[in-house]
Amino acid sequence: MNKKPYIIDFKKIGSPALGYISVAEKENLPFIPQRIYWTYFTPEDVERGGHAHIHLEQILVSVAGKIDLKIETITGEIFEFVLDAPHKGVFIPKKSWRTMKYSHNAVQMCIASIEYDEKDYIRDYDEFLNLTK
Ligand code: T46
Repeated sequence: MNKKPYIIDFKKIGSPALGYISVAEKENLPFIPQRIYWTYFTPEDVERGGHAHIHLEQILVSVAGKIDLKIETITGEIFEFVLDAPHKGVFIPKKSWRTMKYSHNAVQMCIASIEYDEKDYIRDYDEFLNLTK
């Protein structure tokens, strides 16, 4: 069955007086992470992404700033998310085309299900569309 993108609401522990901590752990993750990376200082006129992954599943979190995320799944459904809270993440299923735009102060953390492998990328949109047929 094809999974769909969805919002993950991480625990937000704390108070306005003390500040907060959010936690990603086994009970709120759909996979055991194998890699975590983050992107930052992306100019506001740059669109990143523009690819799909064959096996990789991810959770994106905007730990600072704002991310506009668009996901096209293998079934052709389009999902749009505005990530602007550090306690919220979005699950991206495998074989989904994604694009992201950022506020300049955005820091995007990605929790990844597998190790880095350039061969896992589909960077050609027509090739992605062929998968959906
Ligand atoms: C994604 C979205 C949401 C590495 O060498 N190691 C790594 O672990 C990663 C993630 C990337 N790279 C190299 C590969 C490219 O030469 O860094 C360069 C940029 O990577 P990518 O094209 O994946 O960058 P984005 O910002 O378009 O996409 C990123 C994630 O990398 C990607 O998996 O789905 O955020």
